[in-house]
Amino acid sequence: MRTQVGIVGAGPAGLMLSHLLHLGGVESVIVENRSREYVERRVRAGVLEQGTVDLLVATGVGQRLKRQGLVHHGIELCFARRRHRINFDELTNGRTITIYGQNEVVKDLTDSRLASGGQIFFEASNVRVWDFDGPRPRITFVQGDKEHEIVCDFIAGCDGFHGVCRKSIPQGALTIYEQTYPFAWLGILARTPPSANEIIYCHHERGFALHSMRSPELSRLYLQCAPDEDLANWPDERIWEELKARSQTDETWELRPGPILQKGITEMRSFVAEPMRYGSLFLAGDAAHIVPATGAKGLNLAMADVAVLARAFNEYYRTGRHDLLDRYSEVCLRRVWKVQRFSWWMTSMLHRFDSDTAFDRRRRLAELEYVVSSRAASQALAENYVGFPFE
Ligand code: RFL
Ligand code: PHB
Repeated sequence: MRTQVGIVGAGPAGLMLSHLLHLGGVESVIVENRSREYVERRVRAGVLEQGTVDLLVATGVGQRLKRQGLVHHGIELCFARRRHRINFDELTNGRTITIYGQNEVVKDLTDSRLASGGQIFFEASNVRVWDFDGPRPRITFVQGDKEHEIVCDFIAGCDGFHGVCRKSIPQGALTIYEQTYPFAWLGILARTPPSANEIIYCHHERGFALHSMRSPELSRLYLQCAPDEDLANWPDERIWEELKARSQTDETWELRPGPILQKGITEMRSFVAEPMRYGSLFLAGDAAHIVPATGAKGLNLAMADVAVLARAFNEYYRTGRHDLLDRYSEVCLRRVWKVQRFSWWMTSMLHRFDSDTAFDRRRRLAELEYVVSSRAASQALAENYVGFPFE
């Protein structure tokens, strides 16, 4: 089989890239190692920046998002038994964020690709990428008991942090920047109405907690936990008790416990591989970089990457010019590093570190106090949170 761009991974990055290429008249084929049901049910991110929403709407895959997405005009920070609102309307000239599950974005994009004749191979095993140091790279895989080969002009590695593409690049060709954190998040999805109208980030001496949602009936909540935490130690009652303890304030406010539908542990990591290209293999999304989830940026960064990559491919096929492809990594990395800094900063400010001295703890509270009391500091948080315009 032959195509113009072979895409590994049917997550948000791979699907959106394929969609944008299709709109530009460029052919692509996607190879995904999981089943369609699995990918569409995987609960992950939930916060879409304005730029991500605008891109989905402008390219015709935003109808359900417009109907079901929850538009938020601010977030809250909770510490020292008080909640403080960061007002995006006032601080960012009316920019907003939208709560809409990543799996819903994936469903909408998958439906759209398949409806316009796009080809996605699900449940592909033994996926390998070959010859990407030359002009005719190949992807091979097995589906069922059949071996497949896709010959392409380019490969897009959109296969996430644990995928094969980045790992196939020769050692030494990439520079890796990495930081791990001494904690993880225990995340739950619960059938209960959100306890507040907006997302609440809680800093507490027992550890960080986050209140988010997916719909008026579904809450998404997280607790800071040990990186090697055993879920068996967290029966439902303990989770609700801990959430309550970490979000307690002096005002009356009720946490509404309900049936827990899903539980999982998410590691916290900062990671960048540079450059985001090797020969005719381009890395996008989590395959190239990871941010800790405290800034709600991973999905948005993946979307920003593929917006740049699709424009570069479309330009190449329309005019034969490859200067946009040559600048892909440099253009993306400018945004990537801004977002790395913001995600690291939010993570450092809001979590409890076991290594903290008494000085560190007071300094962290002073920083939170500064962020909520200075317009300049709130605005710095707000403009990063709603996201910078897509290039
Ligand atoms: P994905 O979504 O990991 O998709 C990669 C796809 O590639 C497939 N794959 C392979 N396919 C073929 N062959 C192989 N060898 C393969 N190996 C893997 C995988 O099955 C998968 O389908 O990467 P992509 O597209 O770059 O998207 C990135 C986002 O998924 C990620 O950054 C976000 O989920 C991060 N994130 C958040 N981002 C936000 O912008 N806002 C948020 O609110 C937010 N919250 C979160 C998050 C991530 C979380 N977890 C679980 C990591 C909250 C959590 C808890
Ligand atoms: C979520 O709703 O899953 C969510 C919200 C904010 C974050 C991370 C995750 O920072």
